[in-house]
Amino acid sequence: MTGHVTTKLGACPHDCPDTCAMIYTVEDGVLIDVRGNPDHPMTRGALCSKVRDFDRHHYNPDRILYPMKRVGPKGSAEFARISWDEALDTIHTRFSGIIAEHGAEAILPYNYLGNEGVIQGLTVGDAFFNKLGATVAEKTFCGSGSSTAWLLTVGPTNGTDPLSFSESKLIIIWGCNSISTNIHHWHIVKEAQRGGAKVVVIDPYRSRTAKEADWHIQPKPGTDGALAMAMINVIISGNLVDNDYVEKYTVGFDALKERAEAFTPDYAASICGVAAEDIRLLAHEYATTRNAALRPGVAVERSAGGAQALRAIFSLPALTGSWKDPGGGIYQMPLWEFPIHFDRICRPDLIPEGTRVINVLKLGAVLNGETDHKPGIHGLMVYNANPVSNSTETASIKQGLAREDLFTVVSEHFITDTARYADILLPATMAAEHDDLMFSWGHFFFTLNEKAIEAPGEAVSNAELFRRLAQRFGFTEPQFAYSEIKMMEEFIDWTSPKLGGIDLDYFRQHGYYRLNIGDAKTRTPHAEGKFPTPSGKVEFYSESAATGGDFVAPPFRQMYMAFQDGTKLDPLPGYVPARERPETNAAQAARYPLNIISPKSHGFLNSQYANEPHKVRSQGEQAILINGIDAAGRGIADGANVQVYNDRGTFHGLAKVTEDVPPGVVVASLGYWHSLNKGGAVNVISSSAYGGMGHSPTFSDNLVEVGLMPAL
Ligand SMILES: Nc1nc2c(c(=O)[nH]1)N[C@H]1C(S)=C(S)[C@@H](COP(=O)(O)OP(=O)(O)OC[C@H]3O[C@@H](n4cnc5c(=O)[nH]c(N)nc54)[C@H](O)[C@@H]3O)O[C@H]1N2
Ligand SMILES: Nc1nc2c(c(=O)[nH]1)N[C@H]1C(S)=C(S)[C@@H](COP(=O)(O)OP(=O)(O)OC[C@H]3O[C@@H](n4cnc5c(=O)[nH]c(N)nc54)[C@H](O)[C@@H]3O)O[C@H]1N2
Ligand SMILES: [Mo]
Repeated sequence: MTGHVTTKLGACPHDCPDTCAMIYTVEDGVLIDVRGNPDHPMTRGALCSKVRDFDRHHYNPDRILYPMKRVGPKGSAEFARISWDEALDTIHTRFSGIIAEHGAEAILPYNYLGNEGVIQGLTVGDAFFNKLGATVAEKTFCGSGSSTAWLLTVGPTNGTDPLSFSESKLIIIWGCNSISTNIHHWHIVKEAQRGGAKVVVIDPYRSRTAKEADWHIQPKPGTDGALAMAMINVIISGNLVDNDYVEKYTVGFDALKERAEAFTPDYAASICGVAAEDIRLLAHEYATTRNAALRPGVAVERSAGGAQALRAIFSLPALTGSWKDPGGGIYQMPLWEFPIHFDRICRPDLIPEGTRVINVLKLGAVLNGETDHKPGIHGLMVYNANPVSNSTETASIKQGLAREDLFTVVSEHFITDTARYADILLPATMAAEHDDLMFSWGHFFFTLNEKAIEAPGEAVSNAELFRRLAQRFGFTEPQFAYSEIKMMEEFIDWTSPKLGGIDLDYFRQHGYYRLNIGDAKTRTPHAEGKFPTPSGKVEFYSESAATGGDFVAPPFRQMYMAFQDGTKLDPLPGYVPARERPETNAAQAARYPLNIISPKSHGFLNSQYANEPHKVRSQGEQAILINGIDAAGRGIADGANVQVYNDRGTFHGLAKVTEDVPPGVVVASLGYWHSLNKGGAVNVISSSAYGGMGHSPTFSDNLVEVGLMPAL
């Protein structure tokens, strides 16, 4: 006998450019199936391997279902069930005590994009913590370097539509592993490839995507700036410039030309390890093929020169006039035009004047008191985030989290490596259990996620968590009592022409809406300039950079608490050497000669799913990819247990000896849980140093050594 079956429209909650439209099927209150919405032009009915069994994920027996308090030592993961009342009372009492003794700035919210929703995501607790007067957390894990480069060069524009890649004739995917991280763009790339487009992938590692490319170019990690500057050199010196476009729609061409003069292909080749002949050919093909598209990934920013490299890359289509062509230009991070009132959500106006800002990439140092900031941090609340897996110098984070005098609250689905250290652990809902609205940083569709099933146990949505907290703290601003639906009504700019007059009912019927910004395939937003920069043109030379002027546009300012502090920047793009490369840091390289890169795992979403045995089985155990030459020199055979280490820490994995990585480079993908991987994972070795701009991270700018595990 079959029960009562209904369907609801869903949206994938993950921090991923694809933001899939989904359909939840519910039978007698049980989620029995989750599939991709076949009508959605990006999702096209197909979900990735991570969420293909999303229903099963919701019923994982390891989920946190009730509030709990710590009953064992910090880090032991020993908890006992308590009531919501006791949990809220404890948080209120402890936070109030910290505020009385040290001031509200002794409390730090630590949140990121475990959930990406407009309602339940990154900004869900900001109004609460701003009202509390807590330290403001600057969150620059992802996209801040590339966005700084983007804003300086072309301004807050959506750029090229991912759907228009069907029209492209040359596609350069630069530091992006689309098949794993942007799979719903890949079918469009394949369509173009079948239509004759050449697909080039620029990546130090032969990734899944590089293997599918027509041409794989392998620069050394963190040397993209030299490669891109050499492309500029070839385009200018070879008279391949679209002079009309440059004259009408750019500023600073002469200065760029002068800067690029030094970057002959031979010189760049000596830096990035790509043959001069290949650099010439790449530049030539790019400049002479109409409808040539660039798809830079987030990964390019992850070294000292990452953002400067991206400014050079972002300059390319203006030199060749490729912005004029459908399927030309650049597909970067099209989130600038989603009409969301982040000021209403985050309430920056509630931040007491002079409140300090701490960048959460420095969490370990901050928790261990290695900072000038006073007072120290005595209260920490983590939600939508797993810093022990995903942040930097994570051994020091664990040390800080173990502090007896630190009061830590964690809201989570599972007892993650971070949640193990909680004093109070709170149960959070998953996507099918709450309402949300998803913007996207990979396409132009807004997507509704409808609550389809009741939350298990006493799990609450993030929005409900902060409603409860605000009530307990006596906050009376109306928004602290808003329901999820009321938030959607108030926090979206429904009057924006980008929403074409639709309302929530439209979403309830259709699930998603493509922003009203023109036909996907023919759209050429910058065929006639119209760049939202101070000059209205592409800024090869940026006056805002030179003066340290203010160029950080919303929504980034509110979402990430900005990352522009008046520092004067290089007005021009260029090449800045990585901090940790054998060529730039010989002393360090003498001890730690290998550059490690730590891209995303195909089978995990950052650290999510890495606790599910069937997901680990298909992804594989933590692998350390190493070239045969480096392996032989260290006596490492394929499949050997190895340790990877530098002064910051050590973690373990299984050696995979492969030609997919060049000599001198090792690859260990992100996401594995310390508790399930012999006590460590890749970020124990990651430096907390900032990249060049936007306080971006430097996950591709780390030297390590790899050795056989010592015999027990
Ligand atoms: N070495 C290395 N490190 C990296 C990167 C890299 O490439 N290499 N990438 C960086 C990048 S780009 C990013 S974006 C960050 C990602 O860093 P995070 O945003 O921390 O990543 P996730 O693991 O996706 O999510 C964190 C936690 O949020 C929880 N969560 C999910 N939904 C909810 C919810 O609705 N409520 C609550 N309370 N919790 C929820 C999940 O269970 C998960 O444990 O990592 C960065 N770290
Ligand atoms: N399956 C899966 N998909 C995801 C995620 C996930 O965890 N798993 N995370 C999501 C998130 S938060 C993000 S930010 C995106 C990121 O998506 P991507 O930008 O694709 O990020 P990565 O996979 O970290 O890196 C992409 C490629 O860049 C290469 N790379 C590393 N350093 C350099 C460099 O210095 N120069 C060049 N040219 N290449 C370099 C790596 O070898 C890798 O193959 O993916 C999203 N999608
Ligand atoms: Mo990210």
